[in-house]
Amino acid sequence: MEDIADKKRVMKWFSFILLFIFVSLSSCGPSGGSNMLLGNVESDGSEESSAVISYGSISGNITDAEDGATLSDVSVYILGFQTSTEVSTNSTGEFSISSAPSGERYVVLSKSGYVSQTPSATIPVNDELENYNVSLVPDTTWSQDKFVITLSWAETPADLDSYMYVPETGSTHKIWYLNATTRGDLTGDPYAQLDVDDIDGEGPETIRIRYEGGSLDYNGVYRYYIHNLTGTPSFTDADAVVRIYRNQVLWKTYTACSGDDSLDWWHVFDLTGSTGSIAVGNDTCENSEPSDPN
Ligand SMILES: [Ca+2]
Repeated sequence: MEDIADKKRVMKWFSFILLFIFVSLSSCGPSGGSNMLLGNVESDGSEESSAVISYGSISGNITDAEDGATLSDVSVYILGFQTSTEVSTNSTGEFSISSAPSGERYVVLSKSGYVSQTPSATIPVNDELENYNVSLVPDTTWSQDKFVITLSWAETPADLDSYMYVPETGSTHKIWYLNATTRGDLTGDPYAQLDVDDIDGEGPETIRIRYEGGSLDYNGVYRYYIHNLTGTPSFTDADAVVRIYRNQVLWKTYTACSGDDSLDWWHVFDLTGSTGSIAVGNDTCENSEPSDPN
């Protein structure tokens, strides 16, 4: 009798554990943040069953964040679906995955000599996510660069321009494309620099901020904003994306401004120099140039 009672107890616990596992797995929905990653891969590491997902496609262009050069042979695939989706960029940096699982996904981008990235993408059902343009940062530039900000967009408009006010009291406290001085300097004040002024669509335009070796106390605000020089198409229709990398990791992503995005200025974020945190993120579209916060 004792044995039977023990067995019943064991069976009862076993049932309870099975029920717990079932409930835990059921709560891993598609919008479950980090759980989403688990949701794409079965518990044994195999890829998700194709019977339960829909497909769309994704295409874009991969460039060097420093000089804007197109990057060939970049490995691109959807996280959790490497076998069925992996492609390489062609000689002009373009890639296309024609059968990609739809929904909120992560795109793995890697190439020797560059920091690998896994930005997110919303892939539509039976439709194409176009202009998924991303810039990779060479891994040799990271020893001192604390923040790297890239701006990418579609083929049109030809020209978006990135700007940044920096907490520096000298003559160069607005980083912009005008000339070598206004583009800033990484080896001296203001320890921030715009690499390239892209004027033929897609970008990237990259601004880097360096802390180490600086004589500044950085107790001010880095205000980053974008000008839509020709005014059309809007920031949204231009598929404008700003990505911030912090200490080699993709940290923040902003897509177009809130409010009336037909306005020509987009105040993207304020970064507090003393703490390295974002005080204002993905702010509004403006009809005039944002002011200097310092
Ligand atoms: Ca530009």
